[in-house]
Amino acid sequence: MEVLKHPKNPILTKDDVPFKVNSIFNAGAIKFNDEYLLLCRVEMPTGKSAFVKAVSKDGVNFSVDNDLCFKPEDHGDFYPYVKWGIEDVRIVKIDDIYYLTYTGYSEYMPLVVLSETKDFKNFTVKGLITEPSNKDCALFPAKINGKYYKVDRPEAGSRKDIWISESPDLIHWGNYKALASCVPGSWESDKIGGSTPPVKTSEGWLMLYHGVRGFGNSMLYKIGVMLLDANEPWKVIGRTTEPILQPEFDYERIGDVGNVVFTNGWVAEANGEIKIYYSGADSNISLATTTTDYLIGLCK
Ligand code: M1P
Repeated sequence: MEVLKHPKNPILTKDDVPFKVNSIFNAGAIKFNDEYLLLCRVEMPTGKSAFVKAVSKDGVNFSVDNDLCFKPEDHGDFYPYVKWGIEDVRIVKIDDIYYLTYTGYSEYMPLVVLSETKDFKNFTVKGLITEPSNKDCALFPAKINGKYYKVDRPEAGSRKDIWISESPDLIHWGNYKALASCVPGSWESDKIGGSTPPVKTSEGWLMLYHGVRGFGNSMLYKIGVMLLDANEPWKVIGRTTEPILQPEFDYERIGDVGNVVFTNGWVAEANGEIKIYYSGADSNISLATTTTDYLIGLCK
């Protein structure tokens, strides 16, 4: 099965949010209590972003909560680092805890915050796990040889590469390695960033990422896939040469930031199907479906 965009796309727009927002997009995704749960970024009328929960029995028809569940003001001593908004959360479950990694935005520029929850009602902020400028961070959903791993996207001058690092406790990180870089002359020539948290497969860790190419004044965002070694995840086994998702339809081409498809959440089902929750033009939440086997095949 190739990657299929759902006929009901976009499955959520700002008209589905029961309170006033500028936009809803870039959702983290996970199964919780036998339901699909999206932790959606909403840009509030102030221009700052926060998270609202949406749930669904079938993964397609979602209802959005009446209120925000997590916002910059919930960050206590860390508020100065998130006071312009929290954005683009990635969710993983390790043991019985759901960990959230997301961008905190402030005058210090973007950095990565780690928080945890057990119920998606009460959230505990654990701390900052990068310095600025860094974003697009996802944890691996399990320890590998006794260590936690994360990918993120630091900025160094004009370089925007995906890096990987390890930690004994999710707070202290080190052993940094460059994992993947832009490919000159291609759809991913100007920047790349990790998209969805890696998923364990029989062939290694499967992960979506975004690749960006500048055209005139605009940046064209597409989505690719890579496969990382199961035991040494800093080794890329394979990576697509062509994007698996790209902007085609009006809901992907027209919006707050046109010509963008961006994802930070997917759900891998036990039967090998994958639901990719992605956003078009930074202005909605849409769905694409595929299988782990198809994506693995593209990487080999
Ligand atoms: O507008 C597209 C995306 O741009 C940024 O992503 P990145 O820095 O990885 O290129 C983010 O602001 C993201 O929220 C946005 O969807």
